[in-house]
Amino acid sequence: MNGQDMVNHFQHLKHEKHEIKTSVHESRCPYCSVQCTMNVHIEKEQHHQAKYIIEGNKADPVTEGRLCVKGLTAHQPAIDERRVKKPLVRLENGLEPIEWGHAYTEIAAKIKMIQQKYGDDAMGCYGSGALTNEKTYLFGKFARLALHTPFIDYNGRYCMSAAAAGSIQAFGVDRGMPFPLEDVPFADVIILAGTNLAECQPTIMQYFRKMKQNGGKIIVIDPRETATCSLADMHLQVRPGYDAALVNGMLKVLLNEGYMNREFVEQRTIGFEELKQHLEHVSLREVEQLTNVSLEQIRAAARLFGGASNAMVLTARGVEQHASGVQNVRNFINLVLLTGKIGRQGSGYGAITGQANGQGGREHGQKADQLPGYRLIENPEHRAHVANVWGVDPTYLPGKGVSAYELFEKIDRGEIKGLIVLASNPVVSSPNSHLIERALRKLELLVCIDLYENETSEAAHYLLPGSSHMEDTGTMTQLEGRVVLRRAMKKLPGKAKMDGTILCELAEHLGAGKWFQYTSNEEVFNELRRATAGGIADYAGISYERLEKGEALFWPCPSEDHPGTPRLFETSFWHADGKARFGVVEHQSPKENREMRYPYLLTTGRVLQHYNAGVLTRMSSELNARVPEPLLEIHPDAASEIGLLNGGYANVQSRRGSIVLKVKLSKKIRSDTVFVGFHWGSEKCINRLTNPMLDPTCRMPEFKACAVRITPAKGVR
Ligand SMILES: Nc1nc2c(c(=O)[nH]1)N[C@H]1C(S)=C(S)[C@@H](COP(=O)(O)OP(=O)(O)OC[C@H]3O[C@@H](n4cnc5c(=O)[nH]c(N)nc54)[C@H](O)[C@@H]3O)O[C@H]1N2
Ligand SMILES: Nc1nc2c(c(=O)[nH]1)N[C@H]1C(S)=C(S)[C@@H](COP(=O)(O)OP(=O)(O)OC[C@H]3O[C@@H](n4cnc5c(=O)[nH]c(N)nc54)[C@H](O)[C@@H]3O)O[C@H]1N2
Ligand code: SF4
Ligand SMILES: [Mo]
Repeated sequence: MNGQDMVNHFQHLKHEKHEIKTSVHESRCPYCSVQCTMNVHIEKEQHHQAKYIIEGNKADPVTEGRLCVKGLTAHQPAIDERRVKKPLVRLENGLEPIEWGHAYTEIAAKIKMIQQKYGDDAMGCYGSGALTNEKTYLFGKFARLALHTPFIDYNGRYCMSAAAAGSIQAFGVDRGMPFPLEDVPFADVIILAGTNLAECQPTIMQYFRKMKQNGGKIIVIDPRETATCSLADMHLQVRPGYDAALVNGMLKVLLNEGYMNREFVEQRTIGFEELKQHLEHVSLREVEQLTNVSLEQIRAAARLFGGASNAMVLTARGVEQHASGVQNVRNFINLVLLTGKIGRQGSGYGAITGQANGQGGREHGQKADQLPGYRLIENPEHRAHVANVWGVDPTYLPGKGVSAYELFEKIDRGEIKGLIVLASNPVVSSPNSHLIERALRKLELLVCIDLYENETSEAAHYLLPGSSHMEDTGTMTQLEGRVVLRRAMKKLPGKAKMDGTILCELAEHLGAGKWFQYTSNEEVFNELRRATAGGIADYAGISYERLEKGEALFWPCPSEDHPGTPRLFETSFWHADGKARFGVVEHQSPKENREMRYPYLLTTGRVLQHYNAGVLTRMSSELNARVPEPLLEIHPDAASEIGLLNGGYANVQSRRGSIVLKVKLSKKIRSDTVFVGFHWGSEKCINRLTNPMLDPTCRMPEFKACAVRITPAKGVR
């Protein structure tokens, strides 16, 4: 697994008396789903620390050299001195260094003891959309073969699961954006619903600007006037949790005013009659009241969308992270199906993936119900295919496990006794995080494989130092469904190991080594290709060699002479009959409505400068200096009612917990809603408040709406 071979070229510069060696390496940003390519310049002067300078890589066909503020500092989490560089074991005084050999022996012994005492199912695994496809694949295989447990899930459950389930129901396949970004400038109208591109995928803003230069119009649906609203011709400032109601209103207008594409609906869809009957009962007045968006705006938005020759709908977590997330997604898909705006350049529905490998992370087997290639673990044919590639009898493969939050509930109930967490910080990122903290402390074995100590490793018995984006070669599948290769460019620090190596060596100690014999990540990938061949996410034709040549390969790509598939649905959807499904979506309110005791709705999300559970970006002094703590964004009207001042502190309380936050007055948010970023832990962890009600289908929690009470925090500075 040693792939530190990505040195593009070396220059030696004579600089007065000192020699400065400069090397330039290509890498990719570890953060979001755009996966911007970057050139990392390393300047090394004798006896001085190496200096890293990052610049965009103009050869990147998606970003053309653009990077956001996080990308420009992306080396910091890889080189920071605070990285864990030795395996650590928890002893009386906290985490202490231990030799790798001893760590493996002890962990393996503990796992065997747990499994002998409580059964194989007493072990669990928790993964991440930050992992390469290779690591995702290995982790899924590790859980099923080395631990022989059904219990594996990952942080993508909190991220893409509603969009994934909605797309599978409607189209028979889930590829976040089923078309390339290149298509964006060809749209006449785009609805951006619950997506804050300007802060979350800043380097793709260019496509939308181009679309506007071409005369296109953008409708933003968001309870806040975000930076993305700088693109908006129309902003529907919906009440959090009422997107489905809003879309019902738009669908009714589209149908009543003749914007339906009858030919498309008849030839390419199923379920229109049910939708039509359902819309007859929708009252536009009621929609107006529920959403707090005016009827004029709803009509105007529907007409703009319906009248366009080409139009797109893009959603992200704002509409998806609800206990009704799947239904919300289905309704947004109804918009493109009813009007036939899908399957051609400039039209379609897409969900914007979030994590670096948000797409690949959900395709290759770390989801509870899934095997590589988007195969299903409960489907006999799918099991047989993967078992064959792995060289096991299909009956040896466990069945399906449970979703992320339910995994922690199982731990809390004492049903799972040992857990391996790879590249995630669930104590900060899970809803109702008190439960997670409590549950993890009940474990007989918690192993974290990470770059840093984090809030989750506070309960770890072992913390094993893994590999960062700069040290590990592997592929990622970015937001368009394009597979990209990222080469290692620096050595691992101290005694850290490749994440994949750790899994393989641990498997060896568990007596499962025969299934984990690889000499490189490329070899893992080649096995992944075989495991996905003939599946939905078919990578069989994608090779390191083709990626290295710069080929733009979007899955499915079933053979080495196949060009890949940038745009799906041109002639057919992926259900057996080739047709897409309408969904009948009854609007639902947030599971917790505002009431006397909890009169405000809290919604949560991101700020530009920080990333997810914050571990990496909190390491960057630049980013931390810009935004050192979470802020309670609140409208001045609400603040004056409560008695809050800008820069003062407020106590924010839900039925599950309370925290104290600094107040930021903003006229850009609805006065019944407050917004807080989720990038901080402990006393600043907003997930201590959020609602763990889960979507009945995809098990997504309700991160984006819970009822809170807000009071001035006395005596806090
Ligand atoms: N800077 C930065 N960029 C990131 C990340 C990061 O942490 N920081 N994380 C990456 C990841 S993992 C992900 S998943 C993506 C997420 O990307 P986004 O989904 O774009 O980000 P969020 O801030 O979670 O939510 C988007 C918007 O939803 C709005 N919203 C809240 N409630 C509702 C609602 O009920 N209805 C509607 N219509 N809108 C609502 C919020 O006001 C917010 O502006 O970003 C990726 N990029
Ligand atoms: N309230 C609220 N909660 C949310 C959300 C929200 O919008 N609101 N969004 C949800 C979403 S969309 C997401 S994706 C999750 C994310 O939630 P998490 O999974 O907790 O987030 P990350 O911050 O990405 O976790 C990264 C951890 O992995 C480590 N790491 C990163 N890369 C690697 C690697 O290559 N190898 C190893 N070994 N370790 C690595 C980092 O050091 C860090 O400790 O949060 C969810 N939680
Ligand atoms: S955070 Fe996303 S947009 Fe910013 S540089 Fe990294 S990959 Fe690109
Ligand atoms: Mo995410």
